Amino acid sequence: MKLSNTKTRTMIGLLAIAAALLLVIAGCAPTNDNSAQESAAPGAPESQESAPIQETDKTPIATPSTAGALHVEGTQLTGEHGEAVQLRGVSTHGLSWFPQYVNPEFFSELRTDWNANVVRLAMYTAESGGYCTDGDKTSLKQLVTNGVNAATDADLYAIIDWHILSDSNPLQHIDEAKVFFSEMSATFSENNNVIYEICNEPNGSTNWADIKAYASEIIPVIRTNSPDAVIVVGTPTWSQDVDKAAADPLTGEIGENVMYALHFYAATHQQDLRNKLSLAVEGGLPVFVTEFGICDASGNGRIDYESADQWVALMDSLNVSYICWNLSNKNEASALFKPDCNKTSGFTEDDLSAEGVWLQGVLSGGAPQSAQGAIAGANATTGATDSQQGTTLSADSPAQSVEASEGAISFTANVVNSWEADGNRFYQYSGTLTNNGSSVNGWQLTLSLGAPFTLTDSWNGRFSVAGSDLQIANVEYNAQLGSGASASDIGFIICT
Ligand code: IDC
Repeated sequence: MKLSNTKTRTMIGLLAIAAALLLVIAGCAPTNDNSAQESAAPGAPESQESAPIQETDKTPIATPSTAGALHVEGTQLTGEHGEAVQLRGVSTHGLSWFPQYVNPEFFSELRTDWNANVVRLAMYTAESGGYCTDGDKTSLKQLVTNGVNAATDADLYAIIDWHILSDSNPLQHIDEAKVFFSEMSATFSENNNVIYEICNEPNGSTNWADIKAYASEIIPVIRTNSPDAVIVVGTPTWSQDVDKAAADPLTGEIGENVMYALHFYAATHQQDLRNKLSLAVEGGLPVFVTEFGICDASGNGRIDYESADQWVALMDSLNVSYICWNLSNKNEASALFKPDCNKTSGFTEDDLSAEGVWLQGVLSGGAPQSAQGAIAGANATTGATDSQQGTTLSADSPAQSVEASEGAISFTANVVNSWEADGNRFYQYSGTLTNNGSSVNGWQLTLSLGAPFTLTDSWNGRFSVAGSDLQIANVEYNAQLGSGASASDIGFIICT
């Protein structure tokens, strides 16, 4: 490893001061009471493993065992004792694409550690392996059934989502939908925790009249077996046009216990759509945000924390329920797990993508947080563990630019963001790795930051901390680098 950063070397002189400070300051101080207790607890883990995700807000939330069967009163989802209920949780990706996350251990952790009270089971109807195209109907129904059963055992509400997308008009597969919902509502007629979402995102030329026609046929099918279940109806334009539904909602018996879906992706959908949500709810429409992401509408791209926080603040203020897309380790911004994380339960903060870290902060905190606060908060327990090992503290700022090389591989990273949270200073680095030699399949190098620090987040690499060094190795998708090729957006956040 070659270090061409002289500024960081000067920081070594500060180590003595840092060591003294270590006795009195708990590193990147935990941001909540729980983690504060953890950092002080005897026998805290000595390893550099990221801490398990811990529920931090102990305010009781509504679950099937406390709120029972839900119903809709006015615009509000309501528990069996008449109390207002807000559901917050996660959606699977396509069940047939990522079935591994439907397992009892993980669903139980969603309830107890993530502080979620709902999981949405997304079953694509037309995309590859879709229920109405080339998918195996029996095994897809089994996946949905397993998901509902795991949710029931975990004391979570479950949404069965008929995930239309490329089949833009729900009328297209209405016959299959009738059979599916008839079977599902019969299977779960005794459950108090199942919600039916009958068409994910109508789009294209599908208008509200088409959706009403579809809903008017599907809702009675469900009601035959599960007369009191809450049913969510999608709205035109990928479930954005709640104004159309508000102007002409379902009426009579069919309109009872019905909610209308609004979906958003925070980097694409901004104030205009937030206004639509407010107006619809203020106008009396019960709205459920059954899917959202904090990146752009492709499910990938830039994360817009500011917009995401505004959405959360608005939904919380209206007591609107919301569900985040998606449970997968796919290499896309809306996946909640990092691409190199192959776990299916027992996740730690290190396993979470940026959206995952943000969501965990929102769910555990109970209140909207700024992006930076969320990052710091979600990683608080990691910081606590690391600080016990002494890998922490420098009063000085780390270098704006750091470089390292190993053989023909070179890496340069710059600070792209820094902020203060709970008395600690956080620095976000983003770097590019270049292969100046012949093709390689796998790489690693060591970056010296000159003084101990705490690693609070990282992406597009495997990272480990050794004293004041940060070791970075490839992940599967950036292992192979041809001659002259580079891998970008290898990033990490440290706290001093
Ligand atoms: C996306 C997935 C992506 C998958 C694609 C299939 O994230 O991995 O390849 O579907 O077409 C929606 C949809 C949801 C989309 C998501 C992101 O409900 O299925 O998932 N999105 O594009 N509506 C708006 C965004």
